[in-house]
Amino acid sequence: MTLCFATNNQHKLAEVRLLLPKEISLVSLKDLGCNEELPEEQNTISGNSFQKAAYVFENYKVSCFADDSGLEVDALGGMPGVDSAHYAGPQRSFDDNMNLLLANLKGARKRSAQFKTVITLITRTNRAQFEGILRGEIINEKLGGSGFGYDPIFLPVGHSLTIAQMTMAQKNTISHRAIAVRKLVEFLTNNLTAESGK
Ligand code: ITT
Repeated sequence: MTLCFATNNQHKLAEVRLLLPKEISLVSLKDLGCNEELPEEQNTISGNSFQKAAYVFENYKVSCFADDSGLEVDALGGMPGVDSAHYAGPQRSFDDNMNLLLANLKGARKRSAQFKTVITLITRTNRAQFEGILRGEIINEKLGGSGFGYDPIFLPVGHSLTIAQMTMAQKNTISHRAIAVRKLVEFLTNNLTAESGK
């Protein structure tokens, strides 16, 4: 089946491409001729995930899925959470966001956090959400040059490398996004016959 991944984030697109079986052919927003920003006006990650998928389904009439993700820091009551992309301001700078988070956690001993992804799938016959969570902690400095967003300051539980020190393939064995994508793939595999040709 053909599915559009409703994202303007090229890092997410690259990660997810590696996780999908060949039976699912992925179409990007660019392939659809969609160059606009997707609406994200809700105050929850799952709400924004649904809003992005619904926008593409309604305006482009294609089966699609969207990913909304965020970093939830326990000592900050779950912040930046749904505001992760623009935590330090509308410039949406990964570096500014990490600097602000490190400043807000300065001296904090409790540094536990989690990445959360909610994927929303919308087709003519199905609407479903899939969640993935990765627990870890925020370290005091930025380490590593791969990945994106908050990856350089996030040390997953049970690992000695930040996500930005891992290859994309390594990130895909543990990440919040990969967990949600695997649930999506399992759902699609179980429903593939019903969905094919739509
Ligand atoms: P789309 O809405 O077009 O998919 P986006 O970059 O705006 O792209 P989100 O709203 O889901 O996507 O992202 C929120 C922010 O959370 C993102 O800008 C990063 O700073 C952070 N983030 C999301 N996934 C991440 C990951 O796997 N690793 C590190 N940071 C991540």
